[in-house]
Amino acid sequence: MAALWRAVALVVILAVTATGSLLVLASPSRAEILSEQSYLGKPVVGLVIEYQDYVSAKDIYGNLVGVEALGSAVSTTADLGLGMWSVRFNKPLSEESATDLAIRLRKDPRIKKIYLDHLLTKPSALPSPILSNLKPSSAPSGLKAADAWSASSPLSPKVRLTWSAPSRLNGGLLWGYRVSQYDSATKTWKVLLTNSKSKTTAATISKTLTVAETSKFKVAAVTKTSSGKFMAVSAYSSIASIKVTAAPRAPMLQSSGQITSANPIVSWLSQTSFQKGGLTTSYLVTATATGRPSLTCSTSSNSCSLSGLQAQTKYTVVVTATNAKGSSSSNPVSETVDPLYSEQWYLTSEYGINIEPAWKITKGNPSVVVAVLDTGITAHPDLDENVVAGYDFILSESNSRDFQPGRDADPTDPGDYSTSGSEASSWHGTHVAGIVAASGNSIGITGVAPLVSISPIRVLGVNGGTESDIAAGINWAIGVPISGVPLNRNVAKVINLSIGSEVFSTCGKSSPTQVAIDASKQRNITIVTSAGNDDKNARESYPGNCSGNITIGATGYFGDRASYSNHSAWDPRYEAYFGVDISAPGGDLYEDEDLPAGGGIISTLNDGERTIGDPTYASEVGTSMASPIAAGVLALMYSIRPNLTEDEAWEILRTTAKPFAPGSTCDDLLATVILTDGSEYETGYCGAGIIDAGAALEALLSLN
Ligand SMILES: [Ca+2]
Ligand SMILES: [Ca+2]
Ligand SMILES: [Ca+2]
Repeated sequence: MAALWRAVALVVILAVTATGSLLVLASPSRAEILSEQSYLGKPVVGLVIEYQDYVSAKDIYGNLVGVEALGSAVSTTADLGLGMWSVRFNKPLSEESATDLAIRLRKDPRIKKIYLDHLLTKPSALPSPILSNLKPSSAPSGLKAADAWSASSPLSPKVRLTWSAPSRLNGGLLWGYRVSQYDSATKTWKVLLTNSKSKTTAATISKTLTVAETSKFKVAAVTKTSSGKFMAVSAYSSIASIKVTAAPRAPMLQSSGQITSANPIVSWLSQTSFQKGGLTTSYLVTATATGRPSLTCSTSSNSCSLSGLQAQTKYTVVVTATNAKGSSSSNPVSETVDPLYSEQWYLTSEYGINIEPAWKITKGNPSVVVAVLDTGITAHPDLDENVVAGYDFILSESNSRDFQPGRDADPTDPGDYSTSGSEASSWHGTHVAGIVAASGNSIGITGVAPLVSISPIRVLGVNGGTESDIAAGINWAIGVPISGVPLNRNVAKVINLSIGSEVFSTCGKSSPTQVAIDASKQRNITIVTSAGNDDKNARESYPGNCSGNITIGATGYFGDRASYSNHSAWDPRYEAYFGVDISAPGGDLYEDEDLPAGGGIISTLNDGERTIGDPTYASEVGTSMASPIAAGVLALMYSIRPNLTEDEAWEILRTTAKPFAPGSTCDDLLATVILTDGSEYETGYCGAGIIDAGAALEALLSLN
């Protein structure tokens, strides 16, 4: 029951915060207008509207109900899921002007709540091409799609498109090509590449292909005037289609991977045609035991029987699926150590997370998806095979810088460098993703859960992120239907939010983020959040201060709070510290110590200063690095116990945490609180302790 404590304590705290800072304008018959006091003076980018339960949000013309009252102030509207709708203004407004608009809407009896939507940081405009009446060229012709699959990344289907240049340019200069793909889920064409900015009449497509399904493409030509001031897009070419195939996915054993002579039948989950790579697939079971010859059986079904097993012997079994394009095995193929493993102190050192006993139990299951809500992702040989489809939820084009209008299916991080200052691109999402699930593949590093899947969901752009984009991203990750966006086929078990904002300092109970987190918890999906890097009270940092998520503080190499990490604050009502739930290594920089990775957290990165360069590795520090370590451990837990409830997962994580360094601040300020049901709960300045993956997985195994 102690797990309740996290929720109860946070709810109490938020209620107190709410009376102090939540701005609520309400009267019995009118919609509530909600904002947070701490946003006063910050630009408002739009409104989030919730309708009365009996009202359909769209009218017969497809327009959002009641929004016409806002006149020309609105540029775009979008579904956030869970009955919430985003209405964006043409330009950010002051809190006062936005409230005036909200008051206009408030008179509409169909509307229940209106929430003012903010941007994390100040927006700045980016130049974008201007459309003119330049006459478009003729359409490209002769489009062909050919299989470009390569044995070097056997699970990834690839298609090479080729076509011929337009025959008439009609006064423009050829600038590049636009490539679109048919999306069978929404029955619409989606632009994959707005402008190739190249005269090359070919393109390679990989990310948006679904194995065992037919993909359709069409191409248009983009021309510009000689000054480059105006552009035009031609009609599309004829359609080319192709059914893509790849090597099979790893089969999932139904047993623990160990058998004896008493149970010689080995079975695994029947694979879908997607998992079979779209091709005829056969399976080979290999059973090995120390000092014995290995035994095998093969089948095209999903079980086979081994003969010749010795009594009193445990055999480790691996099932390998093979089709014409390659093989994948059920367990880690090898125990080889990745070359940078020795730099990953956070996995194995005294105050690391004790990963090796956990990996003896599981390195993760590919069906467990960790959604990383961040700046997007870049291609990386240590990540690519574990990345499944994500989405880009950044509505604002100036914030997105991806030249893919509005929300789109490509979460590639184009770089978040600032055009005004000297700030380089962070590639933050790529670093976070590698901590969770970099492959155990003999190159680079190994992620905490090297066999789970990452779904990159892009919510942070050039200028930061809006609360409504973050809420929409969470809702999509947990499988909530959102109009205009295909339903997520890779519903997350764990969501990582390595986000901390000084601008957002509260998370009210009706805020879009809190509504999304509540829905996640109901579905037993765990949300982990970074506590923030401001060396202050973690309850002042959004979204860590929402309720029902697990807030992760950062520790350094020596097992104490990292100098920058936000921390718990004293709560006199309970005589204990609350705010940070638990800690994980986030690294700290020690000038005089010769530590692995300089005492930081090494992970995947890109070396581009501004735009995408080459894949690389780098050491970084922050609660942004601690949070994905927690996400990885939770993903390992869900890999062997997919039906674990969210509360049970937290309870295991908390009760198996390892102690902080003796005599450290984190250790000194621990206190035991007795709950109303008599159970005890120990927590403190840095939460319950440092996450211990080995202890958590062993505790899980001992459950039924
Ligand atoms: Ca976009
Ligand atoms: Ca995009
Ligand atoms: Ca690796």
